[in-house]
Amino acid sequence: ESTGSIAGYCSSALNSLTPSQITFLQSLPKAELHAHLNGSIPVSVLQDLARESATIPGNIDSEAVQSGLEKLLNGIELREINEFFGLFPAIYALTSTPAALARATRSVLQLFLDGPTPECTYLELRSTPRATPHMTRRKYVEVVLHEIDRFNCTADGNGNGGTREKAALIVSLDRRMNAAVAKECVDIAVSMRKKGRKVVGVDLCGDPMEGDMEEFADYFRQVKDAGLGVTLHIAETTSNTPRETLQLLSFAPDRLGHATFLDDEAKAIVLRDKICIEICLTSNLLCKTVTTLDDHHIRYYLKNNHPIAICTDDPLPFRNSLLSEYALLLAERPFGLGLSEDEVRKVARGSLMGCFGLN
Ligand code: 6MZ
Repeated sequence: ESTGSIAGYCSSALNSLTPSQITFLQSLPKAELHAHLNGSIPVSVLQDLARESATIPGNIDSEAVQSGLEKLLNGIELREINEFFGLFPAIYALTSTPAALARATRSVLQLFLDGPTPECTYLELRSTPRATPHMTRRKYVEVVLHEIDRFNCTADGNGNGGTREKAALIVSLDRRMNAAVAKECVDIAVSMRKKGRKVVGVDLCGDPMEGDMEEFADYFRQVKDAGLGVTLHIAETTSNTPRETLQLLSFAPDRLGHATFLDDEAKAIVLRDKICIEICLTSNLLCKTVTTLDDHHIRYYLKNNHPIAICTDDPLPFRNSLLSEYALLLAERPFGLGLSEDEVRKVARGSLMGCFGLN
């Protein structure tokens, strides 16, 4: 019964490694390409934000927000993936002002890129522009980009030196967005890109059971025309139909998130076009879309020598890290997939080749 537990997957793989194996994983150059900003806020920062928000009357006193926060602080246990999306209103209540959003963004950049053994060498962080009583969607993107710029400008952490290409933004569209909002988000992404800001791509995410993907075709055409990368959450659950999957593939994505339930026709397209798959092992196991590591579709892509990028998805609810995800590759069975160091090095290199921003 330990299979669904938070502590389970990620920590036992990491704990089974020798110190030299851990050093090996830490020293590998690698990119994190699939991390949602509001799903990556460190727990301690969330607690600070909750304390600060409590001083704003009416801000976080709703029962839904309180129970969501409690779950996030204690560690979630999901019965199925749709329970997952109910966690976000609680986080959103805490990142609704420009100052709180800036603080959250800064902490996520630090989480992935700072410290003596950074999680990754390059980060494409994604976030859904959200209009709140305190900011417009454009302001939301400005705030996040401002923090990314500040981070990239601090070459040695003391403000000395020039800029470094460490982090960039992917603007997420949510499957639940109506046409006007989706258009607004695409316009923001494209106009930021034209101004030379660090927006490198557009994503499609959100509850996989929601939305009509037909509506998004025009927007992604616009995104591609502007030279931005396209990544799509695709076939994350069994309720995503083969028809929808083919429709999403017709948007000519550069990368795909999850791609858990592709049928043979879709797989053939993905292999033919060598579309990089963003693999989120712990996320899939905890959301129960995949039962065991042995059953995970990563094995299919490894066998076919197909480009993949190992990613965390949402370290806040999942309590994972990029290191613990790589540990799942290197650890011997039953803790991990038992790949060799050479195989893991190749996977890490693939993540850098899959970047929108560096190539
Ligand atoms: C689909 C996901 C997701 O954008 O507010 N999100 N969408 N599948 C997943 N797999 C588990 N994990 C997160 O970050 C939070 C948003 O990212 C999407 C959801 O729409 C969530 O509301 P941002 O920074």
